[in-house]
Amino acid sequence: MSKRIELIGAPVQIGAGRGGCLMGPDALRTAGLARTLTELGHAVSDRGNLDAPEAAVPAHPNPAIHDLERSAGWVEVLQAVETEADVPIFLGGDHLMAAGTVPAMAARAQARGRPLHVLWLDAHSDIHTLESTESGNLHGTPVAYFTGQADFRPHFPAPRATVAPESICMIGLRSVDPFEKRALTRAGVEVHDMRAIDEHGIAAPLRAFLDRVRDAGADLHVSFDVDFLDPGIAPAVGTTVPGGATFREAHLVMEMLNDADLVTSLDLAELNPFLDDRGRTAKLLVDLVASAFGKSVLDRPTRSRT
Ligand code: HAR
Ligand code: MN
Ligand code: MN
Ligand code: MN
Repeated sequence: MSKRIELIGAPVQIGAGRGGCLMGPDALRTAGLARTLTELGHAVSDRGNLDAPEAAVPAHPNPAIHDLERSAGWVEVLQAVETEADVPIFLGGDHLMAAGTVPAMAARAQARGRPLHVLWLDAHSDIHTLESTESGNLHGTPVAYFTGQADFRPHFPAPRATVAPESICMIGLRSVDPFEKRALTRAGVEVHDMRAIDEHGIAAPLRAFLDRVRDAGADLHVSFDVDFLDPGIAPAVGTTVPGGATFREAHLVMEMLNDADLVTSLDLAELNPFLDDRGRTAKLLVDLVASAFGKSVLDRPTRSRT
C-alpha cells in the first residue's frame, strides 16, 4: 500500500560519547533511502535536517552529564515536530533523539484518540535517569524520560505526551546496567533479550506484540538503534555489543512489520558514518527500511498476516 513518507533529519550527536552521528542523516540519504522508498511506490518527501539551539537550563548535580543545554534544545525542537505524512522517518542522530520523537508521536496519536505503542530495537534499554547515568551520555536516558519514570524538569521540558511502559516492547537487549534492570522490572516494560531470542526466535514475541498493538487500536512507533544489529554486519555504531541480531533476524522483523501494516513512525538511530566501512551499514539500513515498506522476495507477502 502506497504511503506518504516524510524524511526528517535529526543530526543529534551530543547524546553519544563520541562524535559522528551528526553525519547519519546524510549518509542515509547518500545510501539511497528516498529513491528506494519511491521505487517501492511510496510518495516520499524530505524536510532536510532540523537544528536545535542550546536551551537555557540549570546545571545538573550529576557531574558526568555533558552537553545538557544542547540536549534540552534537541528535545524541545523534536517534540514540537508536526507532520502530515502517514509515516515520518526520523533520520538520526544518536538515540537521544527518541526523547523528542516519541513524545511528538505520542501527542500525534493522542490527537487521533489513539494510544502509542513503541517497539524498541536496541542492545540497550536506555532507561537511565539524569541522576543514575554514570556515563553522562544522555542517549542512555530517553525511555525514562518519555515514560515519565523520572522527572527530568527543570533540565528538560515536560514531555508533550508520555507512553505507558506496558506499551513498550524491547527486543535485542544485551547490555543493561544494574540500575536499568531494576527500572525495567519496576516499570513493567516487555523485554526480550538476546538470550530469549536465541531460545525462542524473534518472530514469536514480535507477532504477539503486533497482535497487542492491533487489538489496542494503537499507533506504532519503531525506534531502531543500529546496535540492535550484530557488529559483524553493522560496524558503524559507537557502542557495539557482540551477539546482536543477524541479517535475517533483522530483515524478518522488518518484513513482519510490513505485513502487519501498523507502523506509523520510525527512528533510525545511532548510525555513525565516521565508523562505517565503505557505507555498508548505511546501505544495510536502507535495505532494512525497504523490507519494512514492501520489498519482498515474491510479489506477495511470503507469510500471511500475523
Ligand atoms: N548504559 C550505557 C550508558 O548509560 C550505554 C547506553 C547508551 N548506549 C546506546 N544506547 N547506544 O542504546 O552509558
Ligand atoms: Mn539506544
Ligand atoms: Mn544501543
Ligand atoms: Mn552505563
